[in-house]
Amino acid sequence: MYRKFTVLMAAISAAVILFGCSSGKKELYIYNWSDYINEDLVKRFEEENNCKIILDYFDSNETMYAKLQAGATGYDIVFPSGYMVNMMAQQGLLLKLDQSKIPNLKNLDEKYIPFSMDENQEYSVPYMISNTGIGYLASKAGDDFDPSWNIFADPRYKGRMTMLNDMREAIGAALKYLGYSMNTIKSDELEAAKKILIGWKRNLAKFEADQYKNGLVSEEFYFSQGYSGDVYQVMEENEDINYAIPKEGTTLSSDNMVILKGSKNTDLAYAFINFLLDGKVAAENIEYVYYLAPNKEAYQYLSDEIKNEPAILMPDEILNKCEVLKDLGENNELYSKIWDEVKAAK
Ligand code: SPD
Repeated sequence: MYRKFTVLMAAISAAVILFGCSSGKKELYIYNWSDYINEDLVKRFEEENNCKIILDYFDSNETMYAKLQAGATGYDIVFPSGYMVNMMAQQGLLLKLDQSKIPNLKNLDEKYIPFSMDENQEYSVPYMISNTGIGYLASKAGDDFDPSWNIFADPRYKGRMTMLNDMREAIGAALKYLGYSMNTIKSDELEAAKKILIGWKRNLAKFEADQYKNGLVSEEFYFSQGYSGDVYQVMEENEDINYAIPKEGTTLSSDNMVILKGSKNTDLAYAFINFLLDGKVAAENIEYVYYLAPNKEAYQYLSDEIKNEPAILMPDEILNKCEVLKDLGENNELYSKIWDEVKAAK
Protein backbone atom coordinates (compact mmCIF):
# COMPACT_ATOMS: atom_id res chain seq x y z
CA MET A 1 0.00 0.00 0.00
CA TYR A 2 2.66 2.47 0.97
CA ARG A 3 4.85 3.66 -1.85
CA LYS A 4 8.02 1.77 -1.45
CA PHE A 5 7.39 -1.43 0.42
CA THR A 6 10.33 -0.58 2.63
CA VAL A 7 10.40 -3.70 4.78
CA LEU A 8 10.17 -6.08 1.85
CA MET A 9 12.93 -4.26 0.00
CA ALA A 10 15.19 -4.29 3.05
CA ALA A 11 14.74 -8.05 3.35
CA ILE A 12 15.45 -8.58 -0.34
CA SER A 13 18.55 -6.40 -0.30
CA ALA A 14 19.86 -8.08 2.85
CA ALA A 15 19.49 -11.42 1.09
CA VAL A 16 21.33 -10.08 -1.93
CA ILE A 17 24.20 -8.85 0.27
CA LEU A 18 24.41 -12.32 1.80
CA PHE A 19 24.13 -14.41 -1.33
CA GLY A 20 25.44 -12.11 -4.04
CA CYS A 21 23.96 -11.15 -7.39
CA SER A 22 24.06 -13.36 -10.43
CA SER A 23 23.39 -10.69 -13.07
CA GLY A 24 27.09 -10.23 -13.82
CA LYS A 25 26.62 -6.45 -13.78
CA LYS A 26 28.57 -4.02 -11.59
CA GLU A 27 26.74 -3.52 -8.31
CA LEU A 28 26.28 -0.50 -6.09
CA TYR A 29 25.05 -1.01 -2.52
CA ILE A 30 23.24 1.96 -1.04
CA TYR A 31 22.07 2.45 2.55
CA ASN A 32 19.58 5.34 2.72
CA TRP A 33 16.72 6.68 4.81
CA SER A 34 13.40 5.16 3.79
CA ASP A 35 11.25 7.15 1.32
CA TYR A 36 14.16 9.37 0.40
CA ILE A 37 14.84 8.81 -3.30
CA ASN A 38 12.85 8.75 -6.52
CA GLU A 39 13.33 5.14 -7.60
CA ASP A 40 12.72 6.04 -11.28
CA LEU A 41 16.05 7.86 -11.06
CA VAL A 42 17.68 4.75 -9.64
CA LYS A 43 16.39 2.74 -12.62
CA ARG A 44 17.59 5.40 -15.06
CA PHE A 45 21.09 5.32 -13.56
CA GLU A 46 21.11 1.52 -13.74
CA GLU A 47 20.19 1.61 -17.44
CA GLU A 48 22.66 4.36 -18.33
CA ASN A 49 25.50 2.65 -16.48
CA ASN A 50 24.61 -0.99 -17.09
CA CYS A 51 24.72 -1.71 -13.38
CA LYS A 52 22.53 -2.97 -10.55
CA ILE A 53 21.73 -0.83 -7.50
CA ILE A 54 20.79 -2.56 -4.28
CA LEU A 55 18.92 -0.31 -1.83
CA ASP A 56 18.67 -0.91 1.90
CA TYR A 57 16.94 1.42 4.37
CA PHE A 58 17.32 2.82 7.89
CA ASP A 59 15.07 5.06 9.98
CA SER A 60 17.55 6.93 12.16
CA ASN A 61 21.21 7.95 12.14
CA GLU A 62 21.81 5.93 15.29
CA THR A 63 20.36 2.72 13.79
CA MET A 64 22.54 3.10 10.72
CA TYR A 65 25.67 3.88 12.77
CA ALA A 66 25.10 0.94 15.13
CA LYS A 67 24.71 -1.41 12.17
CA LEU A 68 27.94 -0.22 10.57
CA GLN A 69 29.79 -0.38 13.88
CA ALA A 70 28.49 -3.89 14.41
CA GLY A 71 30.38 -4.83 11.27
CA ALA A 72 27.85 -4.46 8.45
CA THR A 73 30.00 -4.23 5.39
CA GLY A 74 29.28 -4.13 1.72
CA TYR A 75 27.60 -0.73 1.42
CA ASP A 76 29.16 1.78 -0.99
CA ILE A 77 27.09 4.92 -0.32
CA VAL A 78 25.34 5.95 2.93
CA PHE A 79 23.22 9.06 3.67
CA PRO A 80 24.00 10.34 7.23
CA SER A 81 22.99 13.71 8.67
CA GLY A 82 25.69 16.32 9.30
CA TYR A 83 26.51 15.48 12.93
CA MET A 84 26.76 11.80 12.00
CA VAL A 85 29.18 12.55 9.13
CA ASN A 86 31.54 14.00 11.75
CA MET A 87 31.26 10.93 13.95
CA MET A 88 31.76 8.54 11.05
CA ALA A 89 34.74 10.48 9.68
CA GLN A 90 36.39 10.47 13.10
CA GLN A 91 35.88 6.72 13.35
CA GLY A 92 37.70 6.35 10.04
CA LEU A 93 34.64 4.92 8.28
CA LEU A 94 34.57 7.37 5.37
CA LEU A 95 36.54 7.74 2.17
CA LYS A 96 38.12 11.16 1.66
CA LEU A 97 36.41 12.39 -1.51
CA ASP A 98 38.22 12.98 -4.79
CA GLN A 99 36.25 16.02 -5.91
CA SER A 100 37.54 15.80 -9.48
CA LYS A 101 35.18 12.81 -9.84
CA ILE A 102 32.13 14.89 -8.89
CA PRO A 103 32.05 17.82 -11.37
CA ASN A 104 28.40 18.58 -10.52
CA LEU A 105 29.53 19.78 -7.09
CA LYS A 106 29.44 23.18 -8.82
CA ASN A 107 25.61 22.99 -8.68
CA LEU A 108 25.44 23.03 -4.87
CA ASP A 109 23.61 26.03 -3.41
CA GLU A 110 26.12 27.81 -1.15
CA LYS A 111 23.32 29.05 1.12
CA TYR A 112 22.80 25.57 2.55
CA ILE A 113 26.38 24.31 2.67
CA PRO A 114 27.04 25.52 6.25
CA PHE A 115 24.24 23.23 7.50
CA SER A 116 26.15 20.16 6.32
CA MET A 117 29.04 20.65 8.80
CA ASP A 118 31.56 19.50 6.20
CA GLU A 119 31.76 22.80 4.41
CA ASN A 120 34.46 21.80 1.96
CA GLN A 121 32.89 18.45 1.07
CA GLU A 122 35.94 16.61 2.31
CA TYR A 123 33.95 13.48 3.20
CA SER A 124 30.35 14.24 2.27
CA VAL A 125 28.14 15.87 -0.32
CA PRO A 126 24.85 17.53 0.75
CA TYR A 127 21.85 15.53 -0.51
CA MET A 128 18.63 16.94 0.97
CA ILE A 129 17.67 19.58 3.51
CA SER A 130 14.81 18.60 5.81
CA ASN A 131 13.11 19.97 8.87
CA THR A 132 11.21 18.17 11.59
CA GLY A 133 7.72 19.16 12.62
CA ILE A 134 4.28 17.84 13.44
CA GLY A 135 2.16 15.93 10.94
CA TYR A 136 -1.46 16.12 12.07
CA LEU A 137 -5.07 15.63 11.10
CA ALA A 138 -6.65 19.06 10.62
CA SER A 139 -10.09 17.77 11.59
CA LYS A 140 -8.78 16.66 15.00
CA ALA A 141 -6.58 19.69 15.65
CA GLY A 142 -9.33 22.24 14.98
CA ASP A 143 -9.11 25.71 13.51
CA ASP A 144 -7.42 27.25 16.53
CA PHE A 145 -4.46 24.79 16.57
CA ASP A 146 -1.39 26.75 17.61
CA PRO A 147 1.47 24.39 16.71
CA SER A 148 3.62 23.68 19.75
CA TRP A 149 5.72 20.71 20.79
CA ASN A 150 3.59 20.66 23.92
CA ILE A 151 0.70 19.14 21.95
CA PHE A 152 2.18 15.86 23.15
CA ALA A 153 1.14 16.83 26.70
CA ASP A 154 -2.55 17.05 25.73
CA PRO A 155 -4.44 14.18 27.40
CA ARG A 156 -7.30 14.44 24.89
CA TYR A 157 -5.06 12.77 22.32
CA LYS A 158 -3.61 10.06 24.58
CA GLY A 159 -2.69 6.99 22.53
CA ARG A 160 -3.19 8.86 19.25
CA MET A 161 0.21 10.52 19.02
CA THR A 162 3.73 9.40 18.12
CA MET A 163 7.18 10.89 18.36
CA LEU A 164 10.26 9.93 16.37
CA ASN A 165 12.26 6.99 17.67
CA ASP A 166 15.30 9.20 17.30
CA MET A 167 17.14 10.30 20.41
CA ARG A 168 18.40 13.67 19.16
CA GLU A 169 15.06 14.61 17.55
CA ALA A 170 12.86 13.58 20.51
CA ILE A 171 15.05 15.09 23.23
CA GLY A 172 15.62 18.06 20.91
CA ALA A 173 11.88 18.76 20.72
CA ALA A 174 11.63 18.85 24.52
CA LEU A 175 14.69 21.12 24.76
CA LYS A 176 13.28 23.46 22.14
CA TYR A 177 9.91 23.55 23.93
CA LEU A 178 11.76 24.69 27.06
CA GLY A 179 13.62 27.37 25.09
CA TYR A 180 16.98 25.59 25.22
CA SER A 181 19.39 24.69 22.47
CA MET A 182 19.01 21.24 20.91
CA ASN A 183 22.77 20.90 21.34
CA THR A 184 22.96 21.80 25.02
CA ILE A 185 25.29 19.85 27.28
CA LYS A 186 24.05 21.55 30.47
CA SER A 187 22.87 18.90 32.89
CA ASP A 188 20.03 20.98 34.39
CA GLU A 189 18.59 21.67 30.92
CA LEU A 190 18.89 18.05 29.87
CA GLU A 191 17.25 16.90 33.14
CA ALA A 192 14.35 19.30 32.58
CA ALA A 193 13.95 18.05 28.99
CA LYS A 194 13.96 14.45 30.22
CA LYS A 195 11.06 15.19 32.59
CA ILE A 196 9.06 16.86 29.83
CA LEU A 197 9.72 13.99 27.43
CA ILE A 198 8.70 11.36 30.00
CA GLY A 199 5.44 13.29 30.52
CA TRP A 200 4.83 13.34 26.76
CA LYS A 201 5.72 9.67 26.47
CA ARG A 202 2.80 8.78 28.75
CA ASN A 203 0.46 10.18 26.09
CA LEU A 204 2.16 8.59 23.10
CA ALA A 205 1.16 5.43 21.29
CA LYS A 206 4.89 4.91 20.68
CA PHE A 207 8.22 6.28 19.57
CA GLU A 208 8.34 5.36 15.91
CA ALA A 209 10.11 6.74 12.84
CA ASP A 210 8.48 5.13 9.83
CA GLN A 211 5.01 3.63 10.32
CA TYR A 212 3.60 6.90 11.69
CA LYS A 213 3.08 7.92 8.07
CA ASN A 214 0.64 5.07 7.46
CA GLY A 215 -0.86 5.80 10.87
CA LEU A 216 -1.71 9.35 9.79
CA VAL A 217 -3.19 8.10 6.53
CA SER A 218 -5.38 5.52 8.30
CA GLU A 219 -6.22 8.14 10.99
CA GLU A 220 -4.96 5.89 13.76
CA PHE A 221 -2.68 8.77 14.76
CA TYR A 222 -3.75 12.41 15.05
CA PHE A 223 -0.40 14.06 15.77
CA SER A 224 3.05 12.69 14.87
CA GLN A 225 6.47 14.23 15.14
CA GLY A 226 7.78 13.65 11.63
CA TYR A 227 10.11 14.72 8.87
CA SER A 228 8.78 17.39 6.51
CA GLY A 229 8.94 15.52 3.21
CA ASP A 230 7.68 12.25 4.69
CA VAL A 231 4.54 13.98 5.89
CA TYR A 232 4.11 15.78 2.54
CA GLN A 233 4.37 12.41 0.76
CA VAL A 234 1.41 10.97 2.68
CA MET A 235 -0.71 14.10 2.25
CA GLU A 236 -1.35 12.68 -1.23
CA GLU A 237 -3.18 9.80 0.44
CA ASN A 238 -5.35 11.69 2.95
CA GLU A 239 -6.19 15.35 2.44
CA ASP A 240 -6.88 15.86 6.15
CA ILE A 241 -3.14 15.56 6.84
CA ASN A 242 -1.29 18.81 7.51
CA TYR A 243 2.23 19.72 8.54
CA ALA A 244 3.35 22.44 10.97
CA ILE A 245 6.65 23.68 12.29
CA PRO A 246 6.18 24.26 16.04
CA LYS A 247 6.34 27.87 17.17
CA GLU A 248 9.26 27.12 19.53
CA GLY A 249 11.45 26.06 16.57
CA THR A 250 12.84 22.79 15.34
CA THR A 251 15.72 20.91 13.74
CA LEU A 252 17.04 21.57 10.28
CA SER A 253 19.02 18.67 8.85
CA SER A 254 21.35 18.40 5.95
CA ASP A 255 21.51 14.73 5.03
CA ASN A 256 24.56 13.88 2.98
CA MET A 257 26.06 11.29 0.65
CA VAL A 258 29.25 9.61 1.80
CA ILE A 259 31.32 6.77 0.37
CA LEU A 260 32.40 4.16 2.88
CA LYS A 261 36.01 3.08 3.13
CA GLY A 262 36.01 -0.42 1.76
CA SER A 263 33.53 0.46 -1.01
CA LYS A 264 34.13 -2.09 -3.77
CA ASN A 265 32.98 0.15 -6.59
CA THR A 266 34.08 3.68 -5.87
CA ASP A 267 33.96 4.84 -9.50
CA LEU A 268 30.32 3.84 -9.72
CA ALA A 269 29.68 5.47 -6.33
CA TYR A 270 31.19 8.76 -7.56
CA ALA A 271 29.15 8.51 -10.76
CA PHE A 272 25.91 8.02 -8.78
CA ILE A 273 26.62 10.99 -6.51
CA ASN A 274 27.44 13.12 -9.55
CA PHE A 275 24.22 11.94 -11.26
CA LEU A 276 22.08 13.01 -8.27
CA LEU A 277 23.73 16.44 -8.38
CA ASP A 278 22.63 17.06 -11.97
CA GLY A 279 20.12 19.96 -11.95
CA LYS A 280 17.28 18.17 -13.78
CA VAL A 281 17.79 14.94 -11.85
CA ALA A 282 17.82 16.82 -8.53
CA ALA A 283 14.57 18.60 -9.50
CA GLU A 284 12.88 15.26 -10.29
CA ASN A 285 14.07 13.96 -6.96
CA ILE A 286 12.72 17.00 -5.07
CA GLU A 287 9.34 16.72 -6.78
CA TYR A 288 9.10 13.11 -5.64
CA VAL A 289 10.44 13.18 -2.05
CA TYR A 290 9.28 16.71 -1.12
CA TYR A 291 12.63 17.57 0.45
CA LEU A 292 14.99 20.24 -0.81
CA ALA A 293 18.11 19.18 -2.70
CA PRO A 294 20.36 22.23 -2.20
CA ASN A 295 21.05 22.49 -5.92
CA LYS A 296 20.87 25.90 -7.59
CA GLU A 297 20.59 24.36 -11.08
CA ALA A 298 17.49 22.43 -10.00
CA TYR A 299 15.28 25.28 -8.82
CA GLN A 300 14.40 26.47 -12.35
CA TYR A 301 12.76 23.10 -13.09
CA LEU A 302 10.55 22.98 -9.98
CA SER A 303 6.77 23.21 -10.14
CA ASP A 304 5.03 26.20 -8.54
CA GLU A 305 3.53 23.82 -5.98
CA ILE A 306 7.01 23.01 -4.64
CA LYS A 307 8.41 26.52 -5.04
CA ASN A 308 5.59 27.96 -2.94
CA GLU A 309 5.77 25.42 -0.16
CA PRO A 310 7.47 27.06 2.85
CA ALA A 311 8.37 23.76 4.52
CA ILE A 312 10.42 22.81 1.42
CA LEU A 313 11.96 26.05 0.15
CA MET A 314 12.06 27.57 3.60
CA PRO A 315 11.83 31.36 3.92
CA ASP A 316 14.29 32.99 6.32
CA GLU A 317 11.65 33.38 9.05
CA ILE A 318 11.42 29.57 9.21
CA LEU A 319 15.14 28.96 8.71
CA ASN A 320 15.87 31.29 11.62
CA LYS A 321 13.69 29.18 13.93
CA CYS A 322 15.65 26.05 13.09
CA GLU A 323 18.75 24.61 14.65
CA VAL A 324 21.21 22.10 13.19
CA LEU A 325 22.12 19.12 15.37
CA LYS A 326 25.85 18.99 16.12
CA ASP A 327 28.22 16.18 16.92
CA LEU A 328 28.84 16.71 20.65
CA GLY A 329 31.86 14.41 20.86
CA GLU A 330 32.10 12.63 24.18
CA ASN A 331 29.00 14.55 25.34
CA ASN A 332 26.85 12.52 22.92
CA GLU A 333 26.79 10.10 25.85
CA LEU A 334 24.67 12.57 27.85
CA TYR A 335 21.91 12.18 25.28
CA SER A 336 22.20 8.38 25.14
CA LYS A 337 21.86 8.21 28.94
CA ILE A 338 18.74 10.41 28.96
CA TRP A 339 17.25 8.48 26.05
CA ASP A 340 17.74 5.20 27.95
CA GLU A 341 16.02 6.72 30.98
CA VAL A 342 13.11 7.99 28.88
CA LYS A 343 12.72 4.59 27.25
CA ALA A 344 12.76 2.84 30.65
CA ALA A 345 10.30 5.26 32.32
CA LYS A 346 6.75 4.04 33.01
N1 SPD B 1 12.52 9.70 5.00
C1 SPD B 1 13.73 10.40 5.13
C2 SPD B 1 13.76 11.31 6.28
C3 SPD B 1 15.09 11.94 6.48
C4 SPD B 1 14.99 13.26 7.07
N2 SPD B 1 16.16 13.71 7.68
C5 SPD B 1 16.46 13.14 8.92
C6 SPD B 1 17.19 14.04 9.82
C7 SPD B 1 17.44 13.45 11.17
N3 SPD B 1 17.95 14.39 12.10
